[in-house]
Amino acid sequence: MSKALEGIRVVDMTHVQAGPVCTQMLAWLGADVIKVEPPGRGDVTRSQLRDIPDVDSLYFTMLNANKRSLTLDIKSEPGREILWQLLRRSDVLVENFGPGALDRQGFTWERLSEEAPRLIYASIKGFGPGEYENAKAYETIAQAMGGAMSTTGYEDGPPTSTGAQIGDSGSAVHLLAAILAALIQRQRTGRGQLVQVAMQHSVLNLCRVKLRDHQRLQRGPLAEYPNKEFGHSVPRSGNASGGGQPGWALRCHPGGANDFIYVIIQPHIWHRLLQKIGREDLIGDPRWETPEARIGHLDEVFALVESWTMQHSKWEAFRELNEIDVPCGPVLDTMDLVQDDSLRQSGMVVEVDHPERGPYVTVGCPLRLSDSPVEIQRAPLLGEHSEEVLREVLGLEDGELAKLQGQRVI
Ligand code: CAO
Repeated sequence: MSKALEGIRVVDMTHVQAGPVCTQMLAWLGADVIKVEPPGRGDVTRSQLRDIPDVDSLYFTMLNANKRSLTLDIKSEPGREILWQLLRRSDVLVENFGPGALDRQGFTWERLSEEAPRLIYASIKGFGPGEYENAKAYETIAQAMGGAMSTTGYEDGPPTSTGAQIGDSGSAVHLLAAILAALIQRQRTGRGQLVQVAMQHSVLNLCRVKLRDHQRLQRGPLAEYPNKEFGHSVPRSGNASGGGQPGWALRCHPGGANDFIYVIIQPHIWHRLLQKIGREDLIGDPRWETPEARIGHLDEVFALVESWTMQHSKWEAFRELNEIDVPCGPVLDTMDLVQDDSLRQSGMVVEVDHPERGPYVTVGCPLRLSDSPVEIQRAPLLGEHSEEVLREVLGLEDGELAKLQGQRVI
């Protein structure tokens, strides 16, 4: 079956997490993603956080599926010449080096748009134009500067980073959307364009509701927050839902570190919930009856429900609350996730084979297209496709390839 992005060639000059996650999704959607890596060492993550000596790390293999790897030294003249030729024959260039890294090798947007006018040049940086534009960034820096860290955690604890990689993988998803839009626009205009995403901006976009609350706060306390006192900025609010319906993580039996279920209380399920937890006596009680009455003592409301959840495992509670249509979710730890049957069945947790590490588990593709099925393939070894790509795309022959190898350009 054909794939959505069949025929689209992507030169993938990404490293670490933010860029590779974007190009991995392009590859899943059917683009030919050629990962260009420095000869000898490749993407730095190949050797970071290794669990098996001298074997590509899970950090690398889980972010670079379905790609081809071409080693190319872009700090050499022949290497730069090959990259120019490749870019003239490609649709998209994606990179997330530190500010100015590709410019220093001559690959500026101005030159690229002249040499390859149909090329979409997609770039992730830590920051947008302005005071910080030349600063490097990692995940947690973006979380710190995009509003996530100051609003995550408990009010009596320090700012806290979240486990979800909203700075890196969050930027990747934003960039994917922008690249796809630029490809569609190119169909009309015939021109490529410069596409940029800043990690700080992506995190801020994902923290949009916190700026909503910031403005509400200027008009008075935030009633749905568990906090009793407010300053001028939105406080950390523990596990509060952050939405229009209150929620909290409630303890479950037997009381282990992740024996919790997150429960949201919608107004129209309140009576059913009271019946389920054996507190029909509160039906009609004005102190408990309406959302407005409950909002002043949400701690007591959730303690009431928790006295029931503590008698059940998180999975029992999930089943029983779902029976009465209560939105809820058990807190799943990583063991729960890798063993979850439904995630395996839906292809979100998959096992792939690797010539050096053997089978490994990876996270599948969350995008499901009925006409563009995704088959997760292992990440490439360093330079595994160098010859194949240079022959196929640039038409190089044995002698030229041998020369480039001899010069350590590939
Ligand atoms: N051949 C030869 N050299 C290559 C190459 C190739 N194929 N590919 C890359 N390089 C070189 C670049 O030319 C650059 O060299 P110079 O600095 O000498 O010009 C270098 O490798 C990469 O530089 P860098 O600044 O990107 O690398 P770093 O490790 O110092 O910084 C990071 C890493 C992530 C902080 C920085 O890349 C960055 O801020 N990126 C943008 C934001 C981002 O994506 N961050 C997310 C990272 S995931 O947490």
